[in-house]
Amino acid sequence: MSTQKFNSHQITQAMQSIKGWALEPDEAFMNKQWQFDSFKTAMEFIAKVAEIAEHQNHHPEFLSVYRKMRVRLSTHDASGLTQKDFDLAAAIDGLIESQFNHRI
Ligand code: H2B
Repeated sequence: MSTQKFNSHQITQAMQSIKGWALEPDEAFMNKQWQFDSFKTAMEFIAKVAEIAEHQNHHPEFLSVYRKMRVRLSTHDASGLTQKDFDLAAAIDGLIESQFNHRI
């Protein structure tokens, strides 16, 4: 099942398929931060990620500070990282690449 919690080895492997995501010390969350052109753009980013999240039935945490946005991913039902987090991370990276100007 895709909601099975990854062990350290699986996390290390899966982290290689995505770029710029930081594994938090407890290995239960990963996060990434972007800086957008404006606050409005950052809010548009949230709205688009929300659509993806609803579609995947997997919901990130957002930390918004003016133009900066940090997203944290974890699977609460599994108390750790699962394939769902890596799928969502890849989808968010795809959204960023195709629709947003930003710098990390
Ligand atoms: N999102 C995240 N990030 N973790 C979960 O465990 C989770 C979720 N569970 N979205 C889903 C919804 C669950 O509550 C429903 C019932 O499928």
